[in-house]
This record gives sequence, structure tokens and C-alpha cells, in this order.
Amino acid sequence: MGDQEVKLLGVWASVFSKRAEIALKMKGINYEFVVQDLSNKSPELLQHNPIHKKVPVLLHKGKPICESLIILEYIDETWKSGPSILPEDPYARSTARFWAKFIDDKCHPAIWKITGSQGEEREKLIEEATGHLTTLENELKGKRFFGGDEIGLVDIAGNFVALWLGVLLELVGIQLLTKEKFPKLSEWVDDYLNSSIVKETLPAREELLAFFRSWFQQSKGSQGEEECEKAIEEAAEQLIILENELKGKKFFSGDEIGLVDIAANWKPHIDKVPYPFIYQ
Ligand SMILES: N[C@@H](CCC(=O)N[C@@H](CS)C(=O)NCC(=O)O)C(=O)O
Repeated sequence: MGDQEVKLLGVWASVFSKRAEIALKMKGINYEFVVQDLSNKSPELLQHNPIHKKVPVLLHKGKPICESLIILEYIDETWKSGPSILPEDPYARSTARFWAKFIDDKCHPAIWKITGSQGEEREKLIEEATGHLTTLENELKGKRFFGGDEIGLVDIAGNFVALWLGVLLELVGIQLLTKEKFPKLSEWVDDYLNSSIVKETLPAREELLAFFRSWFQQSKGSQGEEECEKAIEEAAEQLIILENELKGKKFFSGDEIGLVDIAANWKPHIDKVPYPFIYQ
């Protein structure tokens, strides 16, 4: 399989792009890294990830794969060279997916919310984030990495906890992940960041600090009403995407209920006029 057929659309400071890069390097796959400007999205990014319009996008023989955790699984299933990213055993695989999702669903938002909060709200959010880190600390007990002796899916998904978390919180004057409070997780951070592929792939802490310092300064003032309007606009856009995806089909996968239908197990509180297919 020609390595030259692998392209990664990404950004150097993106915790998600770095997941894909680490996995490709673990498998020894040569790839072309195509730097994206997220303030002026390229036709290539919009063409290959029209739904989320986000990095990373992995292009393998011209076919796009989006969403970093899905990319990690694709890389693991496609290239058998190098160490496995997911374990073989189905139960161990589902456990790894569970913790990777926990990091995305719980840890990322909790830390980001702290950076934008003040006073009592901030105290509450710190408590919440401390709870999530304690959960990870307990999950690591008796193990060097989340999957055991070697780096796997959860460790790579944990890029944010290992590096970005400390950088973001330093910028708002908070120290959360300390050796005293989280000895096992701190040891994991050291082991993970010092493993050779991770070390050569993740950005230098100082560069990330400088990047997010200026990013925080720029984004100040662009919050509030404007953000709320943007969220409503985004939600409408997402419903239109689902509406279009359903055209000509009874269910998302065709005539029978499948994964996407079960995943979309909600009843939208929307007006049926602009979304006739969803309402059917
Ligand atoms: N869930 C996605 C998140 C990707 C993501 O948020 N990427 C950011 C960069 S770190 C992005 O492309 N943002 C552009 C935007 O939101 O418009 C994944 O795991 O790949």
C-alpha cells in the first residue's frame, strides 16, 4: 500500500490533529501534513468534511475519514504494521472506546468551561473537573498506560489531559493536575509525554502557551448574545444536513433501521415545515 496516498489536514496546535499524527507515526505510515487555516477554511477541508468543517481529516487514497477517534480506529484497522492502538478483545475494545469518549465528553468541556468562568461558577467547575481527573486517576491504578504496558487509544485520546489542560489552566492561573493530588495521572503524563513518538509529535509547551495566550486575548469580547445566535444557526444547519441525508430513504440506512437511526433516538422540537423528511 503506497504510503504517499495518505494526507492529513490539520493544525499544529490541535489536540485532535495530533491524535491522528501520533497514530500514523506509531504505524510507521508516511503522510503529507496539509496545514489548515481555520479562520479561512480551505476548499479541500470544506469538500472533505462538509458536515463539521473541522480538522483533522485523514485522506486515504482520496477518501476522507473525519473525527479524530474514528480516524484512530481507521488507522488501526487499516495498517497492521506497528503496535495495535485498540486491544483485540471486544470487551477491552469497548472499554477503551468508553474512556476515550469520557475524555472528549467530560474532560475537554470541563476544562474549557473553567477558562471562561469566574468566582463561584469557577469553583464549581473546578470541583467537577477534579472529579473527572479522579476518575482517570482510579482507572490508571496498577497500570502504566490506560491500556496496560503500551500506549493505546485512551492514551492518545488523552493528549488534552497530558498537555493542553496544564497550558490552558496556567493561562487562567489555576493548577489542577498536581503530583500531590493525582500521583498516578502525573506519572502517566510524564511517561506519555516522554515516549519517543509522542515527544517528537506534540508541540512544545511554550509554543502552545504563546498560541493560546494570544487566542484568549482575541476571543475576549466575542461572547454572549453573538455566541447564542451562532449556536442556533449551527443547530439549524445540522438539522438541514440530516434532512438532506434522509432524502429518498425511509431510514438513514435505507429501508430498515440501522446504527444512525438508533443513534438519532430523539424527537426534535422543531417545526415540521422546514424538515419534512425528519418528521416522517
Ligand atoms: N470531535 C472532533 C473535534 C475536532 C475539532 O474540534 N477541531 C477543531 C480544531 S482543534 C476545528 O477544526 N475547529 C474549527 C471550527 O470549529 O470551525 C474530532 O475529534 O476530530
